[in-house]
Amino acid sequence: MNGSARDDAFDGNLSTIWYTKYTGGSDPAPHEIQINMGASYSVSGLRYLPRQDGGSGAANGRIGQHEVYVSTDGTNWGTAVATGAFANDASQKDVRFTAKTGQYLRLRAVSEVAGNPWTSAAEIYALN
Ligand SMILES: [Ca+2]
Repeated sequence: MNGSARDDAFDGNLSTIWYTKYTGGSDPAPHEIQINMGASYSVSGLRYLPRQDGGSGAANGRIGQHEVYVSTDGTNWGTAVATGAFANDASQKDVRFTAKTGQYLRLRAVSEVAGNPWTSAAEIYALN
């Protein structure tokens, strides 16, 4: 696998998962996923929903250390609007930050909770 379609993180379906490459080698962290919101909005948060499936691999790719960026053009990102570490569980994670206007939102997964070179997400949303 070379990782799934990024749309899997934006389809409103918790059972479809975006994930980075995990067989035949993997891509080292950090990993980044970008949301094009289609128009300019004032954004003040990002919601990350880890994969919700059960089983032995359910925690694989769960994001730990992360950074969030907002951009008007998808090219110039400036400094992170938020940085932190998500808890190692499957609950919904909301990151709140001072509102910034832009069309593009980027979640940068600096590390996985267990230090594996994978990132996964069931859904990622922009919050206003
Ligand atoms: Ca999904």
